Amino acid sequence: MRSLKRHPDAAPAPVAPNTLAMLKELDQRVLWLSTWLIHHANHVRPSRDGLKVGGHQASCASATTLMTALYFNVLRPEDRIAVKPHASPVLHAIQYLLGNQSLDNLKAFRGLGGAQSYPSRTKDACPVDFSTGSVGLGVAATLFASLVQDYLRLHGLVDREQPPGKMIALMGDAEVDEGNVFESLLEGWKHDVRNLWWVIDYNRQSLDGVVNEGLFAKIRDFFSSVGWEVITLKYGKKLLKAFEGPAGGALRQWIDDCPNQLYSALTFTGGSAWREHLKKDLKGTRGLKPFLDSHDDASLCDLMTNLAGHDMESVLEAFAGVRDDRPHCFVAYTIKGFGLPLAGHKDNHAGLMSKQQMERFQRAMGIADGEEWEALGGLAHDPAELRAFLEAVPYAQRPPPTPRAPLIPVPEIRPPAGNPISTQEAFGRILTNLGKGRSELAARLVTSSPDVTVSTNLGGWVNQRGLFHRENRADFFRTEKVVSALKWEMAPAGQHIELGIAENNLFLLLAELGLAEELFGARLLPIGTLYDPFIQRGLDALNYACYQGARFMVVATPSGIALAPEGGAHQSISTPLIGMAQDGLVAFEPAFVDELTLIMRWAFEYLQREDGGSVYLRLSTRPLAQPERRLTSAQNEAVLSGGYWLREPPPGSRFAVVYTGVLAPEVIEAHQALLEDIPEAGLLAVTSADRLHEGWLAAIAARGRGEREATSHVERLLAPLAPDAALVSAIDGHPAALSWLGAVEGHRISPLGVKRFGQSGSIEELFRVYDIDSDALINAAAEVTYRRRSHPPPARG
Ligand SMILES: Cc1ncc(C[n+]2csc(CCOP(=O)(O)OP(=O)(O)O)c2C)c(N)n1
Ligand SMILES: [Mg+2]
Repeated sequence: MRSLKRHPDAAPAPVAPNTLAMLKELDQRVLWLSTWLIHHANHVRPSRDGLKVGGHQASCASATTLMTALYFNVLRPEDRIAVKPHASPVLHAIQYLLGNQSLDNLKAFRGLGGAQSYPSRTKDACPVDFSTGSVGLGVAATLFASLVQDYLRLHGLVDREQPPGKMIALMGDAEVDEGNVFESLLEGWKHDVRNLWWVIDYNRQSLDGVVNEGLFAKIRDFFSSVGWEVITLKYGKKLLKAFEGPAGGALRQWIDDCPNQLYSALTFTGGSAWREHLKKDLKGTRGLKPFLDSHDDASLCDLMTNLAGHDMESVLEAFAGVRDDRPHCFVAYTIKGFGLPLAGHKDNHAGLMSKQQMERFQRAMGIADGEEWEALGGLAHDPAELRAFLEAVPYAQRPPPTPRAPLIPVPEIRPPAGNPISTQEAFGRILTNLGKGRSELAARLVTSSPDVTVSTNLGGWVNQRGLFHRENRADFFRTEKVVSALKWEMAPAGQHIELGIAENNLFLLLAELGLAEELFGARLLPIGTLYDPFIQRGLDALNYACYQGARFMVVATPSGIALAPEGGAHQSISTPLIGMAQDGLVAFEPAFVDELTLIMRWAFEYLQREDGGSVYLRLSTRPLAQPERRLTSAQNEAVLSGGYWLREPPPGSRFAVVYTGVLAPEVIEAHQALLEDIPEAGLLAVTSADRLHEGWLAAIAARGRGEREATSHVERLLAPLAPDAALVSAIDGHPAALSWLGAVEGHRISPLGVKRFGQSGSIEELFRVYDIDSDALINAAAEVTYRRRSHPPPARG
């Protein structure tokens, strides 16, 4: 049975009439500014390249009342909000009125350095709590943020005396179609999330057209089934009043039965069309004639489109009516393009008002020429009074962001014992050892996994630190003394968040855990584990997490065809390329445990650094014999920079083998064999193709800027090789991850790797079939060493 926490201010006083009047005026100003700034970017600002700049006037107009109410009345300083992507101009107009966004940035909307097309935490100059853009992700992000808030409060990492913030999403109705929204709802139910509001801008239009009839009923059903309170805001005050008249009942029924498409079409067409339909459809209804006669076309249209989502009073009442911390879904009926000539048209998503339409709109809004950017002037209230009002709204009391806290020191981490041992097992042991210790760093670690905790080797850590849940839940296998290697109690102090199988949820949770410091003021160091191929299942959410600037470690294991008997559905191929291409994420693929240990130590700092980021470790279940060695400090550096010579070639050497990860034994064997013919052959271990590549491009760019001495780690590594040396590279993944090495110094290269789907088999069989065993390496060495240019350069002269 869930306990409901009632808010102390359970029965708020209704908004004072003057406040309501100011909110309505501000709503109109927000509508004007958001429409105007899009118009300005498209029709006023000189176009450099003849391209339409774009923007979504109709999507904005649909949301201004909801957002004005939220920002200028509802939001408390501790609340956080995700704004639907296409309402970005509304957000910027609101922040402009609050003094948080500059006029220059509004004028540069969708231009370099200006207000971003879609709200962006990292690219926008004004406060943005959650980036949005890929629909559905920002919505679910608020759910995971509420879970993170609970985690921090229950761990005593933030002040529990302070009220918790509400995590709010102002979302489009089409966002409900995104699967990740449902995935998050179910997970939220399992974790009993609180203080979460989703406000659906229910304009019944998506990008292409009008949404299905009765969507609201489905929304109500599935939200209710996972414990949400669903509140529908359908009719505005004027309509409710009209329903009281003699024809009111019939009118209400007519609206309720009206197909979404027809309602939209009539909204677009206007008063006479409404009249015609009502006359025809409600023929014979008592009181209809006087009702219709009492409205001219304009006022009839105004009445028939008086939906609650555009009615400030109704919106404020609905928000103020929330009595507890249960998750709430508000279905707010709106009209896409409300108040604009675009209103209701099914093609209005990216529609822009013409210059003539804009001129008429400007006159109707009472905006004088030259006053288009005026923030508060020209309204019924005095600008000074409006300014004072805005300065006093609770949202404006939000304290400025604090600088990043000092680095939490990384304790001594030793390579775990075991030989042979896989990188996956070593990772698990490193975490278990951290879990046994008392370090501050370990206290800040939070792990999570989408139902692969055990199979990614997190079990030892979980046994040390327990599972997180807001309520204590016994492990009946333990209480009943059934033998199991794993403790599975849940408690508020637990440090592992177990998720159901939904990789999107993992990355969205990592995103919010990794923003804990920025969103809530307390740093967490999140580690998520999953099988490497399933990164692709959650790829957009991973990209989103990085785009938001979150800091986390993702440990993806098992990987590659070295997962041999498990077969092709579980064997990843292209993930090394994802690791290289994903911004905000540094990828490593160590072969040996001493490398992994170094990388993890470094990563725990990198996650915290001002100039840091997130880290991806591609690990394996294949146990490898560990080299007996003690890496020098120069080698340590090299491991972290992306690669080091296992056998350094003498200057002028004409051949080297390069490899990444788990096929080290095959590579070492082939290298040994090749030494007989090519005694100077080098052997290069690449621990991070990503870092090598990044460094290479940075050096090229620096030299391009005139820094002639700039050089990169990979260039220094390859320096001993002769200009006409040949390379063979090998990775248990797509060969393109290493094939670029041939371009660094213009060396011929034979890149081996996996290009086709894997299948079941033994490692030996699969490495042979996929041409990454030692024989394949030796053959490749022969080919590349004797390779002739297939296209000789044209003869000169
Ligand atoms: C993942 C993703 N797919 C496609 C799009 C392109 N897209 C932008 S808006 C939109 C429909 C939005 O409709 P809705 O959420 O109802 O917003 P509104 O009607 O308020 O504009 C689509 C498909 C996107 N932004 N993200
Ligand atoms: Mg919509």
